[in-house]
Amino acid sequence: MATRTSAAKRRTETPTPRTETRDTDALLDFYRQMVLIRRFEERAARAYTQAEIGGYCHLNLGEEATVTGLMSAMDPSDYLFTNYREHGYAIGRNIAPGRIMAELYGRRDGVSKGWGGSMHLFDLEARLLGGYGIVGGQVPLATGAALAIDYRGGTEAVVCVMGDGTTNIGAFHESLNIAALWNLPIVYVVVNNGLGMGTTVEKAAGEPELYKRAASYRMPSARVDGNDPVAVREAALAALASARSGRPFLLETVSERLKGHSVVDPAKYRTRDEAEALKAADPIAAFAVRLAADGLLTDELITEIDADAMHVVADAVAFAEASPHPSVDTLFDYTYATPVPNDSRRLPGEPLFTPAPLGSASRTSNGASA
Ligand SMILES: Cc1ncc(C[n+]2csc(CCOP(=O)(O)OP(=O)(O)O)c2C)c(N)n1
Ligand SMILES: [Mg+2]
Repeated sequence: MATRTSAAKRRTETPTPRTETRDTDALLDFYRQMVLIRRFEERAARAYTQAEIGGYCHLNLGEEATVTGLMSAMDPSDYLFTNYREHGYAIGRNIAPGRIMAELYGRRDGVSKGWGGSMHLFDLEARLLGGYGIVGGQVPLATGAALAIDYRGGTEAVVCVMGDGTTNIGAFHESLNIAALWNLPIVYVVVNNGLGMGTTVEKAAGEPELYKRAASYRMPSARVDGNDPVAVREAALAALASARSGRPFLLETVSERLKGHSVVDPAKYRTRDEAEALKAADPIAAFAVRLAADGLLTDELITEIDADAMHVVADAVAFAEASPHPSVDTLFDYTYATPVPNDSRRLPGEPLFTPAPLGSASRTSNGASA
């Protein structure tokens, strides 16, 4: 089994001080949001195993505090780019859960009109600019968006979320270098969940304290406990303030991925002890204990919040199920690439080439017309 620094240890190495907020409503809202993301993801996993959702499906289970803290710190006018593990972020950007679930189901009322699926949620109005399946693909794009803001003299910032594994991609370093040189308004957020598929951070990164990578570009950076939504929010607010003032920032959040890489991954690379230890890394349970100790959360309220979340998710599924599949003839309507020579752009069911008449002398061995 690969060596692994436990999340608890990784968090105690976190230099960010803990801060308390007295705003009861805000704390309860954090809890509600985290529970909603958890229930949404669990329901998505069930729908996937029932073959209602196709393609790939990656969940934010274990990252609810990180997602909630980060999204609460962004202004509505800020732009967000993420990787493929993004359902929770879409919820955090206040996109209706029904439209998110409909996208997972590949339906017409989905945020990307049913053509994107789980990995490609996109909503211009909510300023969620994707949803990217290529590891690191979003990082140069987000940097370009920050350049556009800077060029136009805007006051918005860009938040670019990625996983720990993404910090080993060349485009990550190229982007940080350019952002630092050009003082772009961007916060790079590394969600360190300890694993890139089945490979631990310690096995993949020469410097496993990932926030330190920013030093190569003289970029300010910090590491924060990703299981604490309040700490994440405050670290993100400071990072955004830095970005807006022309100093891009690298923020590392440390949490755990509670399940496999995607819904179909049984995570066999974890020992039984490691899997058992994950229960202690559940950010929702930990936050509930904390709020209860502060007298903000009772058992009744926990039950009520959970029931509300289940209700929202059930409605989201009903909305998705009622939405029609997109019409096949819209398949190429939203593709970005310009037409490529010899690309037939055929629709499903259409032949690759127009078949030549039988017995034609010009017929080649693979059946194509010469
Ligand atoms: C360029 C590229 N290489 C490899 C893959 C296959 N792949 C998909 S997810 C993943 C791991 C990424 O890990 P991390 O950045 O930590 O994100 P996490 O899944 O933990 O959120 C890999 C290698 C890919 N999608 N794109
Ligand atoms: Mg990871």
